[in-house]
Amino acid sequence: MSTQSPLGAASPKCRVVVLISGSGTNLQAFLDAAATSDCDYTVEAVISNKADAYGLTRAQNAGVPTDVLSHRDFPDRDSFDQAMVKRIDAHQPDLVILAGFMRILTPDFVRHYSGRMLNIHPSLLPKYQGLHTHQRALDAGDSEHGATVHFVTEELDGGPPVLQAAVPVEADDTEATLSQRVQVLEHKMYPLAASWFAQGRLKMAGDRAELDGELLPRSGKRLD
Ligand code: NHR
Ligand code: GAR
Repeated sequence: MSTQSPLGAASPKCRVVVLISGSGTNLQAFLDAAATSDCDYTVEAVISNKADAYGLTRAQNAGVPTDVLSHRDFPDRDSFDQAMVKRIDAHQPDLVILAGFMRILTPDFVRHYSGRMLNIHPSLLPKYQGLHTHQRALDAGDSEHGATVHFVTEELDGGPPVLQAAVPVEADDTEATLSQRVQVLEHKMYPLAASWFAQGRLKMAGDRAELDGELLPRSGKRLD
């Protein structure tokens, strides 16, 4: 999936499908990166489980196809996920990106994209798996907080970490100020991890991530 073959001809770029549920600031970071000529991936489609997600407007503004599939139109998680797989695979993705996607995915879905699906979780994993991470870090009196990019496995927020970055917690922080500080990092680290994948440098190797043929630390590579 490198963009340059040995003969110098352009080879196809890594095809990315992004799943969202909300405002899509991480999606915007991908759209901005993909708009530069030296980017190794293209955003082929954006799919939301919520019709009113602002990220859909961001995609449309960038000329990227959008699709909405509401989980409310399905009787259970399996049927929703099966329909999602069909819509996603229509775009023949090499990589699926969860960018603020808020539905827990079934084991069959996760296995189908094993080793080619990433999530960004707003905590320094393994701390604070699940929801309300910023408030939980504040309640615990943590001095630092952050975000982790990880491969998605059946274990919620438990797949192999790739990249981790931290910010200090300030004395007067609220959930809003802390999440904003973390998001600045998210918008840098997530497109970076995706570019490693697109360049063929990043792989899932069992319960660890591997970059350039070397196993990464169990909490991922630390971005300074
Ligand atoms: N699915 C699997 N199997 N594994 C992961 O690691 C996943 C996943 C689906 C989403 C993102 C995750 C996060 O980064 C993610 C990782 C939603 C919930 C949740 O409880 C938890 C974690 C994450 C996303 N969702 C509720 C549910 O019942 C709905 C909440 C809502 O709609 O607001 O699915 O934090
Ligand atoms: C991001 O901060 C991401 O880390 C978090 O939701 C936000 C989405 O923002 N993800 C989760 O909490 C996943 N459960 P965005 O829509 O502006 O990218």
